[in-house]
Amino acid sequence: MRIKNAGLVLACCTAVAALAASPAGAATSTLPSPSVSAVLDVQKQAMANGAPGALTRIDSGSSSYRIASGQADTVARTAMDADRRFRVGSVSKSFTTVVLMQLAAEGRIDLEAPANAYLPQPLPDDRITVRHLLSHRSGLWDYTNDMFYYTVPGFEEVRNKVFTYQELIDLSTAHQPTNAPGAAYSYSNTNFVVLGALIENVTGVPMATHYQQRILTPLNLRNTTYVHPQTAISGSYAHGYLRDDDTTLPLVDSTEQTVSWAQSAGAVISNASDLNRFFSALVTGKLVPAAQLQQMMTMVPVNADGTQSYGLGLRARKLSCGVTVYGHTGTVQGFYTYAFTTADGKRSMTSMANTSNNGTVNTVLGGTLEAAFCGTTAKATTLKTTEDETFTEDIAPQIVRH
Ligand code: HEL
Repeated sequence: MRIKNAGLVLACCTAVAALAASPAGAATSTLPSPSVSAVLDVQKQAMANGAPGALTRIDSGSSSYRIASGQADTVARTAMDADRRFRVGSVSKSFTTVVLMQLAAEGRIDLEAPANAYLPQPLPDDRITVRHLLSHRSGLWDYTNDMFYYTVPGFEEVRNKVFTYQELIDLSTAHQPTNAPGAAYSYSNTNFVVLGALIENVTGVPMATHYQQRILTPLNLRNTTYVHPQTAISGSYAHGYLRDDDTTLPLVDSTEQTVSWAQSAGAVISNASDLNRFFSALVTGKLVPAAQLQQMMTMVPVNADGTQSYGLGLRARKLSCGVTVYGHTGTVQGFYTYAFTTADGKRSMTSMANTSNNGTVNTVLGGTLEAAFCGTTAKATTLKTTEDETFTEDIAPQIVRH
């Protein structure tokens, strides 16, 4: 791995990029080179729209690009850098899926079986299978729709709370389901909380131990932790800043929280280097056997033009240059994340902006995918500038979150 510091310093941004020769490898060599200047443009726009800072790391063949802008800590006025750790939100769902798929490969869980066969307390509908949970087709209501209806009060209410899985599941099942099992895709954190409960019940082993033994230790991911319900992030990390619904109010430092409201659906802490290594290892078959990987990567479109799709705990995005990348997005108070890799795992990119409840920043940050994999400036980056035009992936249109 070559990492050179090119030390490009702009008014708002510091780019540390490895501008090495073309990376080796068939698929990456057919991709356009990543555009560091396009990444910087995106980061600059994210900051212009309210993010204190942003980071991007691209690992492409033997080259690494580490690009960061703005601040990791607005009080200490510490500069952002691309190595910092952060809360990855729903990128955690891909980690949980790896654990589940390993157990499936070991013959301990059948994806077609009713989830109730494995749960300590049954769900109200026996027809919900493990596969429905992994693909967000169970119809289980997303309890976070209610929990975070009012953004900052909702967050402060749960920031130090410790939930059992069952308490979260009960919040969901107090609502009617969104659809009959299998009938529709409806993204819900509940699915991956149920999967955490299911994995722990079948194995008698906590999720933290599964992540460590099945993923973090084998891949040597030393910046990745699952410390629920501890509230602090250790090591070198970025602070997260949550925007109030009243956007005239100052950002709230939301770094410290239990993330107990998400657990196996969203409580992993990591950094860009580790996430790139994780997704590259995943798609190259280093974490789950080929049969399970093929199922994870079998995608069903979830938007109108088919550019976005969902497999099992895994998203795919088709980009403007024709390449499809695999990974996940994450939103947790104070942090937006995109972590994706090519099908051959030879080019991977993770981007993070340290704010949330700001759809414009999330949409803009998605432009780093185009910059990293297509070498171009994304349409979204240049066009989406107002709140009205933003798209928050998978928050159902009928759900109003204030
Ligand atoms: S939402 C998503 C994203 N996923 C889902 C999960 C995750 N994150 C959450 O459910 C967090 C919800 C509250 C976030 C909060 C904010 O912006 O910090 N917003 C509010 O409180 C709004 N009132 C589908 C976007 C994913 O990309 O998969 O992560």
